[in-house]
Amino acid sequence: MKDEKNPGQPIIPVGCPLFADNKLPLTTNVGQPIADDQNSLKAGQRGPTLLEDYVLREKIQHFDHERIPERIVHARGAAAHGYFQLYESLEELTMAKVLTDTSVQTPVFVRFSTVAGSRGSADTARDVHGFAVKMYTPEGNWDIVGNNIPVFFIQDAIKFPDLIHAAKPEPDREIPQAATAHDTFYDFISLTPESMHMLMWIMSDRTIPRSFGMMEGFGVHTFRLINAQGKSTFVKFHWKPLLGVHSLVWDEAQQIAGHDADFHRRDMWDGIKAGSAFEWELGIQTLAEADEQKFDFDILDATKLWPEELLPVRRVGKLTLDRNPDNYFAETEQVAFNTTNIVPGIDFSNDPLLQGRNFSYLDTQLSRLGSPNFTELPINRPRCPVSNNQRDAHMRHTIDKGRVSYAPASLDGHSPDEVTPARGGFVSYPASVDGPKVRARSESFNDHYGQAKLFWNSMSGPEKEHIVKALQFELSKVETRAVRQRMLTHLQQINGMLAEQVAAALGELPADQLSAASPRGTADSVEGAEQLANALSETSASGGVQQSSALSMENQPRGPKGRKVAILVNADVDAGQVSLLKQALQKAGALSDLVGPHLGTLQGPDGPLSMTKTLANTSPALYDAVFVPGGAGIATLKHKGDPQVFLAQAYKHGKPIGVLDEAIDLLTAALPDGISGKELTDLGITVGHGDSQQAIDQFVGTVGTRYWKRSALDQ
Ligand code: HDE
Repeated sequence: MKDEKNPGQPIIPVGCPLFADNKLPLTTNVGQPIADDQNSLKAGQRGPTLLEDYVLREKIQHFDHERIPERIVHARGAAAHGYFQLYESLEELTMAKVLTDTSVQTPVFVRFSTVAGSRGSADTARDVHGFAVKMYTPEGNWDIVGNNIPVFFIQDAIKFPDLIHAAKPEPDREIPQAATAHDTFYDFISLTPESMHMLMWIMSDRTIPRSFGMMEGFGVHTFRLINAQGKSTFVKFHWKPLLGVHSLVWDEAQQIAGHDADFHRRDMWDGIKAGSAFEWELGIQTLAEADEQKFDFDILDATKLWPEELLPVRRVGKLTLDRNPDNYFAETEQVAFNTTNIVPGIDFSNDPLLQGRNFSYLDTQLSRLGSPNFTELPINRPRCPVSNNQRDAHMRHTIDKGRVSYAPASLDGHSPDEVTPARGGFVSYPASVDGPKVRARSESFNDHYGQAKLFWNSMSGPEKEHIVKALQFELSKVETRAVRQRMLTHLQQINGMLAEQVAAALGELPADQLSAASPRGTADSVEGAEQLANALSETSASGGVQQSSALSMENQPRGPKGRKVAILVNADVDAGQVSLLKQALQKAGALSDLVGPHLGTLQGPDGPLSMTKTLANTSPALYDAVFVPGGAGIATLKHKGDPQVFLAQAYKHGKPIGVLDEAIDLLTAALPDGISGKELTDLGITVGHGDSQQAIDQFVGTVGTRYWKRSALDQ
């Protein structure tokens, strides 16, 4: 018997001796109360265990079958519950209730993931991140199964198994885990020029996000919106994070993988638990049917984005994630997304990648979850009624009643019955289809470098440096020289300076590899040579857009909200300053940890302050900023070694640092030589002497920013 108000919780029968003290009894799976869960049934205290012990057998047997196959891709993930609310009705574009009724809060479940790694791999592996949204609408579930990158590696679904086989660990040695930096991946990529645009994105810091809440989401494909008059408009879906799009740096991401493999899921879990919802706005780019062929890129090609300068993103609603799952397996692991979960008012385009996905998702759930009844699992069940004549199969939950399991059927008064379109029945958009049967791609899919250039041209100086370093890192791990060289010839097509810098790290002589037309320039920085390169190269397949500000993370809103600060302390710290800082951070929506030489409690002016982390069990890589308050004996931390490393690492990764009074010594010891006092503010370093409140406010204002000006950083 279940409590209706708390589904999942059994009602405790009043007066039943089994339920004394309002506590649940331990039982077998069929409800038999268990008296001893510590010892198996034996023939004598030291004798053999009896086959009769059904309690032991049931428990071990259930355990033996606990695992299900992990997802073939996107195996590692974390999810949260929440809701979606529309700002304004889109009825001119679509009849979908979820996009026309502003009064409804549609329940949602969102799962974020990496692609290549196994379920137990590290969160901060460089990878595309999945952003899969399930909306439980009154007209059935609508899933936007997207990524945090707006384009994809391949144009046609038939190449997907090859792409994934190349990216996954190499099959003979099962190496490397959760990494694309190996021969098979670049062998495939170097032979697949259509992936060059996506390559630019995955080598950018977008693939090492700071937080799930600081990632954009993209539906990637072109879909259709259909209004009540049957008019179709092409659409791309976007999720724009209210915290802005922000990333880690590679050195930091690698360190985090060791210090806290659960970094992203912990960040979301802790954030939501602390009451800070994760929020995005739903954006749409729309294109009239008549304009389908208007651009020099094909809107059916998933390796191309629609520049926002041509087709602006209209923000139409808000997604809020504010509740952690109760059970990882039941919800996050068993949730089953499917691109064919759409509702009346939304439909597909002919994108050949989307068409293939429309087969794959149901198919994969059948093998992963083991039965077509996976839609009855609580996390997958629509919140609107389900009624049809499908029956039986493994693990059927529904107890279907009556004699009728077919249609038409007069015996049950024709219920359930078909729904006319006028009453909301789904009909596919009657797009005209005509053509010979061919295995071919449209010529309009042929440009593979134009939008790769657009992406490169749109990056800021530091972003370009990071792409160069990422390619240097990845390709230097490729053992086959011919593959490395093939990659350089592709990079040359995108940008000469990029190719040259990557070639240098691979020990390839630029003259060997780069064509005479290479726009070298004389500048020694990526940015300087860039202007020359840009002047020489026209960007195609981008509707004439040469640079798009929407593509650079530099232009994103930033601030302390959702960030985490390490406050280094010891028993001699000025606890008053610690309290002031904690309050200021809390007010700004940031979390903080007191990191001490050991665990324990400090006596603060408003009560005890807990040191929840130690210098040994945490790392500066896990924080967005570091602060050291003053205090008579705080400088003695200097002699412990670790605090200096803490500050030096934070400095190296461009993170804000703040120190007060007696802690200034500690900072001086940690910073590289030759930094003058005047430079400090520009470098994101706050030094307070006397007026601690003012310094604290200044420091909090810097949290959420990275200071790339710190020269000679090795990120
Ligand atoms: Fe997926 N993808 N995919 N994919 N995908 C899966 O479905 C597939 C693609 C994406 O959190 C699988 O349930 C094919 C693009 C996400 O549970 C599988 C093709 C995009 C998730 C599958 C693609 C995605 C998946 C594996 C090329 C961004 C995780 C487990 C034709 C728009 C969903 C599963 C979750 C998962 C197939 C390409 C996003 C095998 C065949 C493009 C976010 O069905």
